[in-house]
Amino acid sequence: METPTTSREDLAPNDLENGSTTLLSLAALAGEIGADGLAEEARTLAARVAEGRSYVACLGQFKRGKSSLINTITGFDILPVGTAPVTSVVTVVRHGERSVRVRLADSGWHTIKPAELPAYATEDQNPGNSKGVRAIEVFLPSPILKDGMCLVDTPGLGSVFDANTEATREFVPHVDAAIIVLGADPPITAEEIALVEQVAQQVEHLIFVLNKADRVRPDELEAALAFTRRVLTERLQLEAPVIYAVSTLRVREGNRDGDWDAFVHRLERLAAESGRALVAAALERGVQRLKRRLQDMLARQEAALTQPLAESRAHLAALREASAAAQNALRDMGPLFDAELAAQSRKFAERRVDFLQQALPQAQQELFAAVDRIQLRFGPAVRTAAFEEANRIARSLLQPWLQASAREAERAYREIATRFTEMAERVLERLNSEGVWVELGLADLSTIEASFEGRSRFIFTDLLRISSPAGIVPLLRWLADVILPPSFVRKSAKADAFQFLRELLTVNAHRVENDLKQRIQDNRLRLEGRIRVALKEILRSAEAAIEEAQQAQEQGEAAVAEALQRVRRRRAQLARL
Ligand SMILES: Nc1nc2c(ncn2[C@@H]2O[C@H](COP(=O)(O)OP(=O)(O)OP(=O)(O)O)[C@@H](O)[C@H]2O)c(=O)[nH]1
Ligand SMILES: [Mg+2]
Repeated sequence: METPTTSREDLAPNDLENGSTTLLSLAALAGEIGADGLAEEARTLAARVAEGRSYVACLGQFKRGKSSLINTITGFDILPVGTAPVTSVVTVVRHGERSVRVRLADSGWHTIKPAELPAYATEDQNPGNSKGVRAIEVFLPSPILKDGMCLVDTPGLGSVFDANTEATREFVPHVDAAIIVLGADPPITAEEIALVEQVAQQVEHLIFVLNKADRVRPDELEAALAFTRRVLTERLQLEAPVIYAVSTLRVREGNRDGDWDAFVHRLERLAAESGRALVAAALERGVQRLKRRLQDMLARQEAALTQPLAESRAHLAALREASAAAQNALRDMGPLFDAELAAQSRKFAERRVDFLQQALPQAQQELFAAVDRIQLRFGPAVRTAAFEEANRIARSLLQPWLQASAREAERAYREIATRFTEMAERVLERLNSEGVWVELGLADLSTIEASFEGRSRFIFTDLLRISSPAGIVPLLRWLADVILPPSFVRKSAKADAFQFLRELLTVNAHRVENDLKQRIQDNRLRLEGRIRVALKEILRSAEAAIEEAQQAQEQGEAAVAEALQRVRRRRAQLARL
């Protein structure tokens, strides 16, 4: 992630200005065809590009301390924080005189008092954003924001409030860089991994923070950091990810220990060195996204206008029905998919049982022989050495098997991914096959397979450690080891070390099934979500297209010809942008 960034000087100032103009043209076009949401999105992005504002979003599970982190970075206690899930609306924190404004669905921007922010931004006072707040901007005279970097507070994932997770997911396309706020307990959740995976596909800068470091002992913190690093490396193929361990609580008490200064320095560098590059990337992504959606809408409008009225009506009904059927099929796919997954899990469970049946007797034999060779006389030292042997033997038996398992799991994963992708594609094809002429326009889903594959792969070769009981021998045991005859101690050490070895083998052998299952579930949830969103959008724009075509057709042939000409002119115009 620490790749060199484009510096401000590398980008001609004109690039951003031209981009801004393109966005305004897209906004005008979207406005003309009644796509108000798209028009708004284009205008917002144009303003942000023109002013060189980049969005660095704080993302993570609920209660990680995202809002607290932004308050601490900026030095203003303005974003609501609390012990229950709090943030319910995406909030952009940008440079300016201290003030707050909110944009409501139907009445534009309103300036509000900072003290009124909780009434708009919190789950408590605006549950599931029932007030229909479209945007919140908080202006602060904080030096870190002065180069155009905006810190974006997002609702936490994974709470009982689904609407909050949804709001954050919808914001992802607008993220230019991300601060992933993690914790020690649990260090990272499946949902966070899925989110990081998604964000990593579009942004270069991911900054990982482990917050609330004050809440755990140093050894627990180290364990959480090591675990998180391993997960990020294995599942997301990030190389040596830097994780800043911080405590906003302690910083606020005046104690800037841990990695706080290093973290803030990294943010300052991001703001100073790559602010403009981030904006340029946002512009590029935004233009592509908006163009694609407008193209789809115009294609649907043209198709609707070239059909006879009765056919259009029939098609609209068919589309609604097919879409409902697709939703049902998606739901019905669940059990099929679960069965598939269960079958694979069974295969891997059998593999594990086979391995253990073979490995355990061999392990026992090797261990006992090794303990017999131990030259030490002092009882406790014999015990420690026996446990070390157990570790070594577990490693030597597990490494080759885990390596082979990684390959097998990868193959099984591909198999299930392909099956699932086929099922998903069939669901989508149904929309076409049932006489629905509407262009599917699933540009975003054309790479279903790629999206299912994600970036992760299996690497099991790292041994999952279990703390060895040799290190925490109870006093009585230790005394017994000192006092009892060496042959007796050796026998007891053998039995305990074998117990430990068995546990090491069993726990590690289980990882294969568990990881396979988890990775598949994550990707399935993500893909299903994308299909549902796409279906909703297609249906909405097709309905609008058909409604408009109906109106033109009711007015007569001349009106239809005129409308058709208009649509074609717009398609040509869009192609030139
Ligand atoms: N001990 C400790 N508590 C913290 C720290 N940072 C935040 N908290 C507390 O954790 C709770 C949650 O903090 P928020 O900032 O509201 O968390 P959030 O991630 O924004 O939560 P949502 O908006 O619900 O997603 C609050 O009670 C904070 O006071 C920290 O470093 N140490
Ligand atoms: Mg919050």
